[in-house]
Amino acid sequence: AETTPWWKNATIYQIYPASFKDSNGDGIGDIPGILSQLDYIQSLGVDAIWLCPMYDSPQYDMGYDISNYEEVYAPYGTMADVEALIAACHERGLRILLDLVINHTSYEHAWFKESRSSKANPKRDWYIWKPPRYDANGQRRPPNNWRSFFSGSAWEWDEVTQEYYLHLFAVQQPDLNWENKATREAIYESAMEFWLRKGIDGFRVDTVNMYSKDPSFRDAQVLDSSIEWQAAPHLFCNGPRIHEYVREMGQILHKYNAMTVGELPHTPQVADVLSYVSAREQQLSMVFQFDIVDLGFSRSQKYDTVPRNWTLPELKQRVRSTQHLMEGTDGWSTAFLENHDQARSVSRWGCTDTPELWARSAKLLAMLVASLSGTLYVYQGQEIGMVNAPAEWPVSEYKDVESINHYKFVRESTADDSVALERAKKALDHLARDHARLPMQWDGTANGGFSSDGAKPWMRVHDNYQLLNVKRQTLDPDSVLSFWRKMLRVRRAYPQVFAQGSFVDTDSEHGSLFVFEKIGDEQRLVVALNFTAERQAVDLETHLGSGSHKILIKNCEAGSLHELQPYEGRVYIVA
Ligand code: TEU
Ligand code: CA
Repeated sequence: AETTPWWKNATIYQIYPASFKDSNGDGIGDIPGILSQLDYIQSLGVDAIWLCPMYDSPQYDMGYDISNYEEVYAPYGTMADVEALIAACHERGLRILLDLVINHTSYEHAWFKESRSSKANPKRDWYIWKPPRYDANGQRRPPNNWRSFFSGSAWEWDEVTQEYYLHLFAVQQPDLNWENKATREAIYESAMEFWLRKGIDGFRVDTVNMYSKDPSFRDAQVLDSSIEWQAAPHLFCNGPRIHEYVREMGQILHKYNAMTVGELPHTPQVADVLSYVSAREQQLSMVFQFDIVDLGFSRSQKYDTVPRNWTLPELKQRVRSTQHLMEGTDGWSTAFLENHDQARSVSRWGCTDTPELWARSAKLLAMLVASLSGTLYVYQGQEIGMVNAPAEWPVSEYKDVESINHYKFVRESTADDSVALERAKKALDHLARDHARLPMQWDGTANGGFSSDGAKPWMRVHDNYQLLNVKRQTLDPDSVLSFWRKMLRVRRAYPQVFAQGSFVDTDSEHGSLFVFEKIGDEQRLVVALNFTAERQAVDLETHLGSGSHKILIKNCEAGSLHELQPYEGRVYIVA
């Protein structure tokens, strides 16, 4: 008989090492800090942890710029600490995934140092080097108009060898040249097998669809003529050789029985997603689709946006398309609302106007995401309803390269125009990656218990830590944390409907209520969620039908089948 792999019904807890728990008072979270909280992590009822990069790195992009795949970033701990963490997880029956960042390395990686040293170096071709173009005035220009994810041109000029190198992300993150077989083999050995041999259970694969670029390196279409550099994802995502590469990786992973969750931005078509996760392809176990978290971003520019620039019908449509990927196919996917690149979900999709609505809407979002099919991911702090950094904080509190570069770009391109800068700050307050990177709030003591008293955390601790923290919520049976624990227990008890059921939306155009069903072989769920701060009329009687039903979880005392309270949510099971 076919056995379900462990990861299908699993919930995976994502840890951002710098911001989880600082064990030695230097203000930076670390591996011993994670080890000290394994009881807590396990108490949530999760099956595995995913650790964001903890490799050696100059930290221009928080460790997504790796200078040595086979060393641990010293402030996080030692190799022995990581080995101890792997062993401690396994002793408890928890699995552990590491982050695999192989589209690019740090510019301080030994490979890049060699590559940039001369055109004749044997590793020259390990990165993507191109000669300049010249404009009508004889001015040197980059090889094309591609924009980097972190603002500006995606090309950097190198004085020594008089060529440009490609960097889709920061200047300090040169893209590897996957066309070169020796490069691929070195990546597989150093970044993958080195860690697989240590017994990890799999990888979260960073930017997995960007290894193969359009070989023409042609200019991207001009979407916004006011900006010099254009978004070009269609020219470097899902390129012509991508499946050859991912299949090659899959063969190695297969030897170790390792699972993978690949990051799949800029891939809205279900057929394209399926080409990575269809079981018979043996490429990736599952992917992170961006349909939901990218809702409201403009095509040319993430921060060209205003708060609450989404509607419930749009959100439902994104949920539906990701859920349908798994129906009637042999593909698998994920359910998530947060990660280290996203603003806090309760600030984005819920309501933080009052403490009551904050708690209720955080629970509502828990019911939404934990009722969806696919492997469930919970990001540290989500389980206590952590919120975005206060808008009153000055822009200098933003530390992320994406935020800093965007603000700088606006400042320089508008000559310090205060209206433009205010708009840029608002966009950051709403969507910056920094919000997810504030220190974890453990208790009401100094630094929220993240770091010892007197230490200076690398990012400022949220002002609300005395009210919003793990310790306080552990003692309160009605807290967001207690709710998440119950939610995960319920999900685990009925995998056929929660993790594997088919998703049926019921009134996709309704602008206030999200009522959907999950159909399993013997049972079905009815999930009713009110996404507004007003009471809403509903007809649950019709949805529940004549079979026997009971409430599995709810965030409000009321029980009318005809009305939902502000941000009320309920999950029924119907036999
Ligand atoms: O992110 C890759 C990615 O696709 C980006 O578009 C990301 O969604 C964007 O930064 C959001 O604004 C991954 C990592 O998760 C991210 O932290 C890294 O900065 C990036 O790769 C480069 O390694
Ligand atoms: Ca530390």
